[in-house]
Amino acid sequence: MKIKSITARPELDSRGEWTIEVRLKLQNGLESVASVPQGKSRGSSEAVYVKPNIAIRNIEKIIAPALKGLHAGNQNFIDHCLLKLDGTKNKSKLGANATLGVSVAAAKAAALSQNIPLWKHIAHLLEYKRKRDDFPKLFVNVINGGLHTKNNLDFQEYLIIPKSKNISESVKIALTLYKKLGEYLGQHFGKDATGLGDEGGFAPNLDDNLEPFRILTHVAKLSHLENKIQFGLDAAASNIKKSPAALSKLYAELKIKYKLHYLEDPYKEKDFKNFTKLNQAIGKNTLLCGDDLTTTNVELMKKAHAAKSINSIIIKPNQIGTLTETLAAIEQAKKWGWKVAVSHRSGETQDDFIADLAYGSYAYGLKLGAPARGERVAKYNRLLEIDQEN
Ligand code: 2PG
Ligand code: MG
Repeated sequence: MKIKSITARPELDSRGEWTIEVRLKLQNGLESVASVPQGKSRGSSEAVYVKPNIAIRNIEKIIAPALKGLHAGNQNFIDHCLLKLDGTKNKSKLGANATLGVSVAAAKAAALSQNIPLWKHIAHLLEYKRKRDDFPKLFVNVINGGLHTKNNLDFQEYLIIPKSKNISESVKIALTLYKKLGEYLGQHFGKDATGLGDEGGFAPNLDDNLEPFRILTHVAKLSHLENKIQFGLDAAASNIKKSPAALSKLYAELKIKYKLHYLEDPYKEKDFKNFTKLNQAIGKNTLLCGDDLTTTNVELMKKAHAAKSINSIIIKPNQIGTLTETLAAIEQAKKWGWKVAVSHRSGETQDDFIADLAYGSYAYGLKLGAPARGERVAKYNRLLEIDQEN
């Protein structure tokens, strides 16, 4: 299982932006491939991405010679070598895209060598012994706004969360609602309303920021799914001009009228104070989640924990740049009793790694976009495949 070579090449993501694909070959003849996603509404504390050509050069000229001969199964050691080679606090020397691609490729190669599914290798890295008998909940982004479209909705992601731990049932619920929503938007708001945003959800222009939930409630009833789904919202409020007071008013309405189950980034990324206030007010039965607030970074998570700002967290491997640090963030969140949602990025590739990560780390949820468009569907399909492997 020793590393023989690591190479990388440019690849396009789902927005038509350049990203990288890493190929790692082992001395035993096996090889793995990992692609790196890219966010658009990024937190300012995320690890640094370097340009694809620089990431490729760093991988081939700096990382590959240093990692050659190492055991791919020793994830901890590999990731610590990456941290040492980089030597900065935020991966600004090598690039978090370069380090993550290599880190994930090593995990994939290790799973292949042991002839076990990737999720199982991840569970082993976390020393989980218990067999998982449920699936992460799906956080399905069916209406897109904010930076992910050019429509007039300020909020970035209107999510439905099927209330099922069975993956086929969850996918069917998501699909039924998504299709019915498309029909409904087309009939009542015209064809223009059925265009898609970056994550495959519809991107209509609507009267106000809460109208999507009025529509979703109605469509859920039409589909007889009103008792089978919960609602969630990623406000991505760092990109919204409204005041915290105006936002709070909207959240109060959402909570009462639509029993919001999940609320991500309700205020700007450094506004721990308003997060804390809201957590006190609604945190008992709503998941108040940090994304840009915490950026999969244990130091920021500690700050949020001390301030009691959140009770759940988004985990994005590319916000931090190695698998080991990602797993450490997951473990830390769980120790505090936070619910963990693993997440895709708005610029994705066909790589389905996050499905294995969510399942193998026993995450509460997986945020994966709408059940349409190849780069989103890849993750749904991988979950369905994991169900068969189990
Ligand atoms: C988010 C993400 C993913 P982006 O804000 O949660 O849905 O968006 O990848 O653009 O940061
Ligand atoms: Mg977010």
